[in-house]
Amino acid sequence: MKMIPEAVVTNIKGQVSADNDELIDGFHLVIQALQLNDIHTIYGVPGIPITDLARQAQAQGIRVISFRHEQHAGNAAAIAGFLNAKPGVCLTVSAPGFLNGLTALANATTNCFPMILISGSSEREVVDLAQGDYEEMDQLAIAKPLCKSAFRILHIEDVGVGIARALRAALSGRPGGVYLDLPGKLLIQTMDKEAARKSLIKVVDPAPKQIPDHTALARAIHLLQSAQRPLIVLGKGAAYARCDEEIKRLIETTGIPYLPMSMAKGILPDDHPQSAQAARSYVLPEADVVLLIGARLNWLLSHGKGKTWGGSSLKEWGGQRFIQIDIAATEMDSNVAIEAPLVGDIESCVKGLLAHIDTNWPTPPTAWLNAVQEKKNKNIQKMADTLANNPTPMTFHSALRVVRDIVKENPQIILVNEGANALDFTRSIVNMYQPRKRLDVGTWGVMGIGMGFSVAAAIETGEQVIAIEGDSAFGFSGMEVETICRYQLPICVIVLNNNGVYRGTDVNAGGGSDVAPTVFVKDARYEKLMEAFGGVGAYVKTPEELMQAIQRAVTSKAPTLINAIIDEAAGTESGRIANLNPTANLKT
Ligand code: ADP
Ligand code: TPW
Repeated sequence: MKMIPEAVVTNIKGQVSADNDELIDGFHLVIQALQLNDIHTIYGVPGIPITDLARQAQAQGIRVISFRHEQHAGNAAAIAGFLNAKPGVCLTVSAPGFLNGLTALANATTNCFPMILISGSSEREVVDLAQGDYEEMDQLAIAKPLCKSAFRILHIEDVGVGIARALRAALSGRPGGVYLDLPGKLLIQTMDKEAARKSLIKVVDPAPKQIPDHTALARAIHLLQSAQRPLIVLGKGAAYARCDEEIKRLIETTGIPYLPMSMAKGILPDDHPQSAQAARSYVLPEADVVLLIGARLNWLLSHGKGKTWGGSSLKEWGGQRFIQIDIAATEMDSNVAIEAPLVGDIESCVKGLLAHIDTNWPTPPTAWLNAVQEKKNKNIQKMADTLANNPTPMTFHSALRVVRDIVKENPQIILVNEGANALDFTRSIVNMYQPRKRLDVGTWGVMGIGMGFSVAAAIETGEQVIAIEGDSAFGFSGMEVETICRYQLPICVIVLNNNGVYRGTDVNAGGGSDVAPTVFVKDARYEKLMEAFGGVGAYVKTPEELMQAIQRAVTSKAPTLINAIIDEAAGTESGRIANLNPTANLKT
């Protein structure tokens, strides 16, 4: 290892290059290691000490998408990981940039999205003696508890191994976030080019299949066969696993009703006759055997117990028997007993089940199927009645009816969604018809994913993106509309504007002159933000105007922000999760 000579460092103003005949520097070697492993896009924010890494990456043919804030670059990398089943990469500066990226890294880990956060850092010697470097921080130690694995590369000879370890850690087993620490001094080290080439590793089979055990498969089949009221729950792990055909075959051959979690919508089209979405609150407590495929029994499924599952008290379990397919063995029994754990990758597990299931598999009892259908019909009719209304001002329902129709006509559209009411209503009103087209707040219900997810969805797929945003939710990443305009992305942001968090009608309980903590500026003109950067803005008050504005956006593919004015009294506190509010719990 050598330190790069001064003359080489400064050959172009601010641009490092030791890519001469004999030597290669850390900048170029990191880029080569990424390219060797098919990383062709980096999301990030430049600054010391990684500006030149971004510049050189671009010079070497990597697409570098520069954001206005690291959290959104990190969210973009995370969702790119979900969309491609390959780690998305986010690049940040040290300390504050690193910390800004950390929320996205932790969120990726929580959601099982593969991503790598690469941050530049100060030198170990200075950090360890706390000597007060520019943006000094012990980043590795801070990242460790928030992600799946964290690594630091100190020597240029280890770049190949470091990148390989980061990729494997992100992808193998349960996917997640990985932190990779690159001290500034590493990037300017040099080594012999040929030796460097040989030191790189092309990762072979980074997400190896995990074949389920025969006994486990037989146990699962036995339990499924015994069911009188079976139910299949599909989670985002099932969407991530990309075995859509096998999952469809399992569902259609067994005839079992299924319930998709929000990001699993579209693995089978939401209008599939076996979808039990519209009968959710009926099938969960009534099912006797539940097959979970890539879905955790966390809060989103009421931990598998309590009222949702038919238990008479919050502590009681409704009596369902569970089969769970998951790549993480430790997920089993996390909330309730899993009688038939099926540990392995979803594709292998579903194929394993299918090997036992042929066309002679008995369809579930008619009484069960009829009961589910009856509930569905009733709820679908109820929703249709609500959606048929045309109130003034517009409501979530009348606005989302328009989005529902647009997505039905254009099923390839990717829908990004955040907010509270804006989230819950979109999930239940807008059907999805293709897998991995709905991207949302995920396991944490985190606000701020909107623009980062939208940018990556457009960049990675080239498809039209529609982001349905609560006005509060949009504010978390709103400045990235400049990024959307800069890269001219086919993104149509729809802000469902009800003047506040949940709604705009709360009053200051103390009677003072400040507005309530949930209330924003009335009649804010969000569309002007998009116009400020050359995109298209629209201000709409009726479903007809909304329809026209979306159609214009979809036809032109121009960056568009539609400010859709919603009745400010329309939302409810916390949307559908009001029961999680401590005060709401006190009342019950
Ligand atoms: P949802 O929020 O949609 O219910 P979760 O994020 O709770 O979904 O669950 C996803 C689960 O899928 C995680 O437990 C994860 O370990 C699992 N998973 C992800 N990819 C795979 C895969 N390829 N094979 C098996 N399990 C997977
Ligand atoms: C990082 C808490 C949950 S939902 C929400 C907040 C602030 C916004 C709801 O208002 P919005 O939607 O977007 O206008 P709508 O349709 O109900 O009017 N900080 C983070 N994550 C979360 N979840 C919150 C705060 C929250």
